[in-house]
Amino acid sequence: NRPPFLKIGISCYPTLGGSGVVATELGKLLAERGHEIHFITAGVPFRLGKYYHNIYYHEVEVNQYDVFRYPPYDLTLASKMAQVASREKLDLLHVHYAVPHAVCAILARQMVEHPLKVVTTLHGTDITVLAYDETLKEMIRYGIEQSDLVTAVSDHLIAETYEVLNVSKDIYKVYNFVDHRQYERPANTLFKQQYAPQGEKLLVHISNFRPVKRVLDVAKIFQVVRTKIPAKLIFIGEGPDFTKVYHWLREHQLDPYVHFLGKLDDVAEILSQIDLMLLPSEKESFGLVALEAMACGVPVIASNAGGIPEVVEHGRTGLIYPIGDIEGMAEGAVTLLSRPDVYSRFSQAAVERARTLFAAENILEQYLSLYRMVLNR
Ligand code: GMT
Repeated sequence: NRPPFLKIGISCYPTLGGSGVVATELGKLLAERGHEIHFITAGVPFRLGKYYHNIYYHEVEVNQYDVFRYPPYDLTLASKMAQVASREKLDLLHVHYAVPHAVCAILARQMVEHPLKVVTTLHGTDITVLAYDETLKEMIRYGIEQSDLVTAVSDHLIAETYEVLNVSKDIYKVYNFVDHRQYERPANTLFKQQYAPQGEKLLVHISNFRPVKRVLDVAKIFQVVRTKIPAKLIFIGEGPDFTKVYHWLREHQLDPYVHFLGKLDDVAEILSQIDLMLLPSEKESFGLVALEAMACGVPVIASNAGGIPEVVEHGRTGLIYPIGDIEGMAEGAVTLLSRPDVYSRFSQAAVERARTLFAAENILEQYLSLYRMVLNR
């Protein structure tokens, strides 16, 4: 006879990034339904926003003792998880990423005296990058096998997890989601007026500029598009390949048509004034930014990496090409941008797909039924 409302601890990376967005938005939705949520993170999750009476934030403060050569974030996190779980009698910890968060939660579970379940969501790089590292592989496998329940954000990620780690655990697919209340197209056109005063088409790329995002491909696609259509390119985010792409654009005299907006925590208002998203990634377990774009009626030109084809429906909500096919992606972009009838069909289908298959209410129900399943075991 469990009370109807659950007490849930959530750990994620609180900085900009899809996994932090998903973890935070899920916490907010659960709180709206009356559940008690405890974020246990190294900083306030950036999407938390306003005050909620049933959301608590517990900061993981890593002390710099001389005796430690490296600050022990993982141990401090595990210890904080155990403290919060015991004090608040948490039912479960929902952690995002197998390393370190699942491993910390497993340690915390051993430290507390009441039954505490560990639900782990795999987001991508813990499998697609770290699991190939022999020094981490066993630890990631342990984090997965010892979790009480594991989810992953796409079928592709599940398949890759089984292939790389050979785990025996059932892994449940739960797609990422968008809360349509945040992505409704506002009437505002200020952004468009400022960046496309002559009615140019606006293309956007949003990422952390890591090499897997292939930002140089974005610039090269844009170069071809501009030879056919007046267009501007907006970059949102920052990261290691920023300088490379910046210099390439200058060398090719494209810099007057490109704007770097840096890191932004809320992109819905901008996305709703954008014409096309470019996502030519080499690895992408889901591609939350593509879903955010679709929710704003923005079709996506993307690569066929990882889980992207599960999000972007080729020929209906966007166009998908092999990784590195710059010519193909540019041609697809030009077709969509120069054919208003086709564009409007794609745009409507994008909104519809985002609001059905990836609707927040549906995904929330999926997580809640998995929580109940694991708690009733
Ligand atoms: O894309 C990144 O490098 C950031 C990373 C994160 O931690 O947010 O993104 C991963 O998780 C997102 C949320 O599930 C997915 O939408 C991204 O596709 C995934 N990134 C990669 O697989 C490279």
